[in-house]
Amino acid sequence: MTIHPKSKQASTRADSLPEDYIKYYRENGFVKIPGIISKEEAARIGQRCREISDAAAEQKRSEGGTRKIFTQVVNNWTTDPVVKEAVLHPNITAIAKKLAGVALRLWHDHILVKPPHNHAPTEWHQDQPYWPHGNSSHPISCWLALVDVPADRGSMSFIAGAHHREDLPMQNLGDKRSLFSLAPDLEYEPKLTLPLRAGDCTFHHGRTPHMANDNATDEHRVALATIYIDDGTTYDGRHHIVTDPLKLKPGSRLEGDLFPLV
Ligand SMILES: O=C(O)CCC(=O)C(=O)O
Repeated sequence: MTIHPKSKQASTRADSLPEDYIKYYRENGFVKIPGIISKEEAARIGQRCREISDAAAEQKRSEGGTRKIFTQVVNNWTTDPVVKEAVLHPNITAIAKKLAGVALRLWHDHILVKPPHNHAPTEWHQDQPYWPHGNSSHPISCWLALVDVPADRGSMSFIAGAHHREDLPMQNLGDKRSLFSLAPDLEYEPKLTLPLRAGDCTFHHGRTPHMANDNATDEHRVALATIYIDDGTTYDGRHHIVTDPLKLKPGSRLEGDLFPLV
């Protein structure tokens, strides 16, 4: 693993994105971008994401269910203007395209909130096997911190250089041994934990194995993850919450209003 680029700047703009960030992302499959949005934007978007997440958690509780790892609410950009602002934020989408190096469409967003002292890490997994996609070589997720996320509040860790692994079946993000029982060699690869300030993000490739710590602090961990996919990605016919209502034919391209070019 090459040394992660270090910025002296508190904010990062797409038009002056240093080349070493792009090189690092392509070599390792992830990179941290300091200050991709402002602290003020993070506070405003974070408050809205908390409201949406709290309402979803309350609804789940009233139905007798709980989610220990995180409360997850999918595709908020279609219903909420504040989340939409973040998902289509020009600085975020421009940096995503520079890192991926191809034209991208939106796949979906999800708000991911870990409550205080949840005692449940998000275990090692790749994202791509969860998605019903064909023809997808450069999927990229932006994991945006909307509060400060030190290591003990549920920050993300990544395995360097493993984004070329296309051979693995779906891994269980609730099972500590799932990834390593399928790919024992990855247990011995270097891993990097990236704590973030509110307004920072990490980008990771859809096949980069990653995990997030449990939240051992008294504050909620509030993150908004948005996934962008290659223009030309097709639907492979498998079950997924985003595509199920659309009744797409296997082989059809993901395009149109729900999957806009960014
Ligand atoms: O936020 C988390 O706990 C995990 C996030 C994750 O796995 C992702 O964004 O792909």
